[in-house]
Amino acid sequence: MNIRHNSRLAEYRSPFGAVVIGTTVELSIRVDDIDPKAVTAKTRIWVDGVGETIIDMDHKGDGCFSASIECDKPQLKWYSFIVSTQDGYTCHVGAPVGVTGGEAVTYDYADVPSFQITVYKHRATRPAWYEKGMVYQIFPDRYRRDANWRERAVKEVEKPRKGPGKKIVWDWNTPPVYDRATDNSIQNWDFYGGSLEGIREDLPRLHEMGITAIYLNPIFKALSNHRYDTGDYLTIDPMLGTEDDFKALAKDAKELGISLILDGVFNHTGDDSLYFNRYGNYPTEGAWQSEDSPWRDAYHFKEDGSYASWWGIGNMPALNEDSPLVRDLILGEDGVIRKWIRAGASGWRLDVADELSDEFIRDIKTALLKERPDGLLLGEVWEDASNKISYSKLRTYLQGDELDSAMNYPFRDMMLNFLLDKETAYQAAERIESIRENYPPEALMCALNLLGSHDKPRVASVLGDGPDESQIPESERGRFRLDENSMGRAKGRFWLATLMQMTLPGVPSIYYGDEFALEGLSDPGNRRTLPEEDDIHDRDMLTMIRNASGLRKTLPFLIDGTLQARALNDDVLCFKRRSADGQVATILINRSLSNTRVVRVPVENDMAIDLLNGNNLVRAADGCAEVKLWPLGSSVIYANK
Ligand code: ARE
Repeated sequence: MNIRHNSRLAEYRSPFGAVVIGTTVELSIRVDDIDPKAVTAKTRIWVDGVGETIIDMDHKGDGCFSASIECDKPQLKWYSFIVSTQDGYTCHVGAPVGVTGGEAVTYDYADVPSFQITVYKHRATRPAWYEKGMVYQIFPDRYRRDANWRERAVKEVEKPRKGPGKKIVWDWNTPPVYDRATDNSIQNWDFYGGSLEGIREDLPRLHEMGITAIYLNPIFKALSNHRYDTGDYLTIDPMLGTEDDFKALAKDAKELGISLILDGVFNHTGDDSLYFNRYGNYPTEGAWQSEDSPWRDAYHFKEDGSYASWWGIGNMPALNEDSPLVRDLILGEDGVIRKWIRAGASGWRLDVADELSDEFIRDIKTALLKERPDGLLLGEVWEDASNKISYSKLRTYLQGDELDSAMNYPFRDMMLNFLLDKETAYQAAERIESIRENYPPEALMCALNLLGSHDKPRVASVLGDGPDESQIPESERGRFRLDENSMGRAKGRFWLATLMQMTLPGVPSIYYGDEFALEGLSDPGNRRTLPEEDDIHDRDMLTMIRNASGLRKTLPFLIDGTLQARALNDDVLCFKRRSADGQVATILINRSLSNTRVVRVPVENDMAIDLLNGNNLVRAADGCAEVKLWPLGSSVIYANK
């Protein structure tokens, strides 16, 4: 007996992928090599990982059995099939191990992997300012100084303060110091003095690059240079500037069509904060200072006086989401979310979203939408955000009332594993298809497709096969540079990476400095200063970004068109984007460093043209055209049906 189902093909499952509430999904299997009358088939359904129901499937003729699933609530539904024969044989049909969709596998045991159906609620007012644009991520201390930086920095550093001290790095070009051993690692207290005004002055350059939104790493008052240890959520860090500077930045940015996305760090604060006040640097009675502090309940203290903190890092005490003070501070009318939206921000990136409760994320969304119905809530989730297992619990963030989408680290993993030969094009296609299937289309469109971030080694270094950094002494790490050959390879691959980033669904995000081939290992090496104009010698990647992002302007359906990905062989990835009116772009990527590949791809029109190389393609009788891809070669074939 041969049983077939493929969750991605209309003949087996319709409609495709994630569905909006109120949809009925039709599921089918095909059973061959046996008299269908001798077979009974059932669908086994789970909801959100619990509550099994089993429904009978109807035989529609020709060995095709089907069942309908009503999807009336925002939740995850999971299904597999049970097929039994009259002579007592039973088998189970589910998803391939390790994935949640695709071509079914027949198992001889019951506990098989299920297929996923994401059921979501449609969002009425979309964050349209975000989803059609291009994001630029800035780590504020390292971006650009302004004329008054020195005065502000000196004042800040010389403030009498207990606990770790801030230090100024006077020379902008000095590489960051590595020292990762303790909570009080020096690398966290080195300040270069980049500021909001510095960013404001650079807006024309970003505008010219096509940037429409800036994602700023934290900007509120904090002790460390990364500012994930918030000291006061309602005040801009004095080294970065003032609230007026923020408003001026937001206003000028808006005039250039650039929106601001802020980093919301609500899982924890700093220990040196208005709320915890370990060192007594703030005028409040903080949670650490006194058991009677109104903020005591804002944290998780144990009987012995110890407290919970983020990943055991003592200077980041974890906040108690249920504390009324915390809720008011973050969600209230004059709280963090709403205040900074009123001051000019358009959305929030939620730090460690996977460590916040569903209820809290929902409340954050509600507060945001009250202030700005088209506001964006983007989460930091490193995996498929539709089905993450977090602390043994199945979490799903994309059903409409939580995150609009997530930082698309799965995209980055797919891209790197493929380009660096760690996975084949088949695996890359599977990863793309799996996200396409699991994410609601609107979440897919809002995914932040990043090549780099402040938490990962610089993409140039990685694409140039950067070293195993544990082998490099900390004192040398900040100075790491690729040799010329490796940089050449990095650039070849960077083009392919950027092309994928600009032609797959999602909002492209550029980590500051990647456009100038900035290098760096993991943090703080990835947080080097952006070179000043005269020190920029390499603009090749900027040219690549311009060329690839130009395609999104020429072919707007690269933003909202449908997607389908597949591999043509181990080295060549192919994906198609289609517009509603029949335009098709076929993107081909050859990741091989040495093999030229000649492939045949279906094209939709006799007049197909390769937009990258300017060639007209000849469509043969079988509907395919032949395309030659040099090592690290690519094509974007355009056809209009
Ligand atoms: C720094 C050094 C550490 C040092 C520490 C203490 O990097 O080596 O031990 O200081 O001296 C911020 C700063 C960091 C800082 C950290 C602690 O940016 O520089 O560390 O605070 O002070 C996981 C989380 C994810 C998190 C990453 C970093 O899930 O949420 O780890 N990212 C956010 C921010 C960070 C920020 C924090 C959280 C804390 O973006 O910048 O750190 O607010 C897998 C998993 C992921 C995991 C990832 C990396 O793929 O799936 O869940 O992310 O690996 O570990």
